[in-house]
Amino acid sequence: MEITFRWYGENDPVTLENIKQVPVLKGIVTSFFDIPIGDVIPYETIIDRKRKIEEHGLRFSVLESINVHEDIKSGKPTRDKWIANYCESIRNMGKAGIKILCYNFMPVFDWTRSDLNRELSDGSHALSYQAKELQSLNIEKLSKMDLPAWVPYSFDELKQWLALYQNISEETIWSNLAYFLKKVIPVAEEAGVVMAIHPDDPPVSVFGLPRIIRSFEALKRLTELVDSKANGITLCSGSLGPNKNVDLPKAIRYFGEKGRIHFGHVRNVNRLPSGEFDFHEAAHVSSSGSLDMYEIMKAYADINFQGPIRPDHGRKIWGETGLPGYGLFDRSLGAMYLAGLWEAIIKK
Ligand code: DNO
Repeated sequence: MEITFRWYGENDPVTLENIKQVPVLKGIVTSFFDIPIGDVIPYETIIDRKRKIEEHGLRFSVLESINVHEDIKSGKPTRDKWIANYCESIRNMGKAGIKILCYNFMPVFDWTRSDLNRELSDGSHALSYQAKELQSLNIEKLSKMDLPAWVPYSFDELKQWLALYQNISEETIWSNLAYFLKKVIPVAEEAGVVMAIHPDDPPVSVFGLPRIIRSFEALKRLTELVDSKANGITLCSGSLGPNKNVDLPKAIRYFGEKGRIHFGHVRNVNRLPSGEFDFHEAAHVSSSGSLDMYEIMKAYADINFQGPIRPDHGRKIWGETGLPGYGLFDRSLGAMYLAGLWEAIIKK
């Protein structure tokens, strides 16, 4: 297992110098969100980033992510052009030696929260999701929320996309995902790249949008759309965690034994009684939330997982400001905790 850390590039308030000082971190997970969605990510751009990371003694482990154009997800006739660009980006990353691509197929919004500043009992602040609270947010407010990785749609674009998806069923999204994968997986195979879909976060429809990757069964169906190792998963404990029907250690063993987990996001959530999928994010340790992090890491050890994992969102602690969920301090605590669990498990 390689413990990695997400870094948003030059504009990230967290620097590579900071990351390098967390002893267990060896790999970097990064992206190119300044390139407009749908455009090809040039080879030179990837190589430049790789060089910069390596200058700090770290490794460019995962590209998370290349956002999928809305025309592809919604199945517009123009999708082929965007898929061709996507394939070109995959070829470029393969050529640059970057082997893992994390992506998602969530319409319009990537991960979604209703509160970015929920105060916890210890005075720290965390992100949270409560269905009722989200309903009370109007689209204008939401368009300003701007979580890291969101496509920066304008208010008008958001309104248009939301309207368009009202007539698109979950089954249509499944067939659009199959269409996409049938084109990109052969290219990924040839480029030596594996694709790793990120589950929908939270694992429930938001604003009536058709979201499909939110359960064990959905992940199984995904892996069956194209029977290739290159068609894999980012197993995100925090995204699936609010769905209490997902047995995370079982899912890790099931998909791990099939060689389909290429990347792990390992974080804890605290399920809330206010609604079926409501939760607030928690510190990584088991005692802070609803998930048994030891069992999760044990499952990774049982499948002899050699790939990258990363601590995921952190709380805001010690007065830190910065990108929601992506500060330095709490994620570093998370990384150290996961490394400790791992060392203890594999030395047994
Ligand atoms: C949120 C992240 C997601 C993830 C994308 C992958 O913190 O886990 O934004 O990167 O869904 O495409």
